[in-house]
Amino acid sequence: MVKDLKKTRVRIKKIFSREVLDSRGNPTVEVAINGCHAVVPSGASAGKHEALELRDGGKRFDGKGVLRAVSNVNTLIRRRVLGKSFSQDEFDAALIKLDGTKNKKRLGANAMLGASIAFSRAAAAQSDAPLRLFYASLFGSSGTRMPTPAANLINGGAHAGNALSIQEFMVLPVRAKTFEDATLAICETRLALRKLLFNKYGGRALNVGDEGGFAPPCSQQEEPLDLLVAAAEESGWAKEIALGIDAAASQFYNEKKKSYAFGGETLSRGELAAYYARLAARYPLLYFEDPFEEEAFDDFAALAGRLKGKMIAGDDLCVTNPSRVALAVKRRACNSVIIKANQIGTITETLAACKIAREAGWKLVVSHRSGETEDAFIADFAVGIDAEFIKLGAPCRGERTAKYNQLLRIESHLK
Ligand code: 2PG
Ligand code: MG
Repeated sequence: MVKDLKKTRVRIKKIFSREVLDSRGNPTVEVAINGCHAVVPSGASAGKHEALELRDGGKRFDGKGVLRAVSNVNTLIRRRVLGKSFSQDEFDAALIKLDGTKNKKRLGANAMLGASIAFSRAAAAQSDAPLRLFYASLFGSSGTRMPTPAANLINGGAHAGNALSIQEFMVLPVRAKTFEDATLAICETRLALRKLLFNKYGGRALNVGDEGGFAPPCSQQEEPLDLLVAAAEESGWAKEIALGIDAAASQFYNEKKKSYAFGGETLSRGELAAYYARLAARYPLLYFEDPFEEEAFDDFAALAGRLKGKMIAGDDLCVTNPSRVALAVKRRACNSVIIKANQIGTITETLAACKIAREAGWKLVVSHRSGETEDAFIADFAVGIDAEFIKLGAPCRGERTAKYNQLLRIESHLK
């Protein structure tokens, strides 16, 4: 059924960018190509090796304006591409060449990614094909496999104002048969969690963090895991659900002291590894993301060796950069990788990173950012490349439910 969409060439008749808002109320870049739109997300716990997100600085929007990135699309990129025809890889190559820097600091990765995704949508629309099949064609995948959602139900770290060092406490309905069932498992577990939190702490525990998960005032670092286990049991989904964490450990790493400031204590890398091993023995944890800081390839590798059968995922470690992913593969640092297109800035490079990880037998975890928008690109992308997992936050707040809803739509089309 898939025509060879890969060869689709799009003539750029119109390209326009404007400044719009993300879920934190910060400005972000929107790009439209031939009437097809894309809006770029933004991270809070961004890795230092990510491509540069161009912000204006100064007083306006507290320095977070993106008018320079927008203007780069409307002038430099526009001049280069208007009236010409491209395939996706030619288009991205033109952007990369025009930028000419290592970390995309001239055009801005936000400007480039907006253009790159808008191009994909224009290409799919021109062939009258769903976006996921356009990506399937670029990647050589089926584009028909639903990913398992990793739902961040309790927020800590840089995404919440509580005392939790670990940034994300997730449920992964790995044994649910369909995405619809997985969504039901997540929603019912969340409702059970809501009751548990209310009974324990009252209404103040029902405030949500950046990714729509609750941000309760827990004082014990493991308390969220106990709460998730209890909620899964309460809702009747415990058998289908595994747990996961994103420590985002660069956020609590002290570079000078080479130690981790974790929950009021100072832990060495060895102590932190032992802590994860204790958690793995005590809870139904499957997934460990960024357990150590973003240069700690050896510590990642040692943990992957120690926690057999668990997923060890690199996010800030790999930053969706093909050469960082290749390095992580070489050093056997992980067995799973986080994929966030805005960490690298173009679709072509994102696919290259996915390819390296897939060839190494790693699991692909396509991910949202903590600052999101109603753009559900990651849903189409994840199905397009047959990703095993997708990180999409809690099913709460429109920018998160946009992804659940698009995946529900895709699954019903597939049926
Ligand atoms: C992460 C992400 C998304 P942020 O660390 O994995 O959950 O957070 O977008 O703030 O980097
Ligand atoms: Mg992460």
